[in-house]
Amino acid sequence: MALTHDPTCILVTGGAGFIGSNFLLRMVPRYPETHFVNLDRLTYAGNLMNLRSIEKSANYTFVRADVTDSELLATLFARHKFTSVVHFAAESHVDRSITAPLAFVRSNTLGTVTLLEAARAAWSDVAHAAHARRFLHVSTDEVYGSLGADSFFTEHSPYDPRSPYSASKASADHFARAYAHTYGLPVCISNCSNNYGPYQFPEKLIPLVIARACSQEPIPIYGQGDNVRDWLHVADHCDALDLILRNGQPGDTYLVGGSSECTNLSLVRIILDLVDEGLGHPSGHSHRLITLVTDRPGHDFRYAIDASHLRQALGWRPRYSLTEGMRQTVAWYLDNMDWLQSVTDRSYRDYFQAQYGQL
Ligand code: NAD
Ligand code: TDX
Repeated sequence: MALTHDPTCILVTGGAGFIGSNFLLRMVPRYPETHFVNLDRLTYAGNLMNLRSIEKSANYTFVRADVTDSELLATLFARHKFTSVVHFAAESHVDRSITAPLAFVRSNTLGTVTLLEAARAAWSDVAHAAHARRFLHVSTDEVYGSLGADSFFTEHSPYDPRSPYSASKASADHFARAYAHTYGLPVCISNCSNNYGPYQFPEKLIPLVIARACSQEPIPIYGQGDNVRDWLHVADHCDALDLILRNGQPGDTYLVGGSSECTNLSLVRIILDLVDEGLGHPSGHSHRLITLVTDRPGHDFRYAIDASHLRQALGWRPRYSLTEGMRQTVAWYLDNMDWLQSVTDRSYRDYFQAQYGQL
């Protein structure tokens, strides 16, 4: 496969979050000749503890900053001469977007446009040499809306965002496409399904279930628990992003999915069984914690991805099955209870209290 881009210095935004930190933990040791600059505002979701094993690496630098800070971005582009941007930084939780949408417009939409502008200004001299630069915008399958029981999202699915979160990401995608079309900025877009794995903040379903099963507290399941998600292990996602960055075609969009569809209720039962096994509880012990609660407003029913474009164009396929990935993930959280406890204490309890009061 022809290499279309060979990064020497990559600006990674949001690298202290869940997917960003997994990406850096894999890529910083994998590419010792490439420098990685992690720009992160360190919101409640950003956590430098995740990056301890690479923080002293010679090819890694951390900058605490907001992606909407255009002056700082210009300084960083001038100083580091970035060849590549991998843009993760975003507000990422749908429920928070329903409570407070403006933060999502600011970070996700304005933040993306500010970053595209910084790249356009810094890379204007090399616009003719598309292989020399790459801007990878990391987005979500939620921009395509909600599916019924059948069919899959493809790169040609119409945009149909239905939550403030997905509307802010869809808007960012449109700007990324517009910069590719209008200015010839070498942008690739990836839209992936629900990620899971180590270092995910326990407001999201999977770490939330593990945390609350460990403390034997009630687990809120929205509606009847029959909504369906396609679960993608974060390591598979990061490897897909690495391929897209190096081998993707500028202007192209790639959908990334785990081919692991599951209803929320079935998934939660699988997780509870694994936690019970790991903690030596009797089989089925934690199922009584499942508590059906009022549905999320506008709750998308089903997401599912046809990843054949990525498979055919770049040879990617997920390596984790849901069974193997979930077993590994639950084991990671049980082995890293200190991490889970510290982020839960940091801000999650207040948030959970505000959402549900006492369950
Ligand atoms: P996350 O919430 O765990 O991390 C987001 C990171 O961005 C945090 O470190 C936070 O401090 C930082 N950040 C937020 N606003 C910022 C700002 N204005 N300036 C600088 N930094 C800022 O999110 P995640 O789950 O790792 O998601 C990463 C990206 O992947 C997001 O763009 C998200 O939309 C996308 N995505 C996530 C999933 C998923 O399942 N988690 C699925 C599809 C797409
Ligand atoms: O307490 C809960 N109970 C519950 O039933 C939570 C937090 C979630 N759910 C349901 C809602 C969803 O159907 O579980 C499913 C997964 O919920 P989240 O983990 O909040 O993920 P989702 O809303 O599907 O969005 C995620 O995937 C796409 C990420 O948060 C987004 O950033 C990403 O773009």
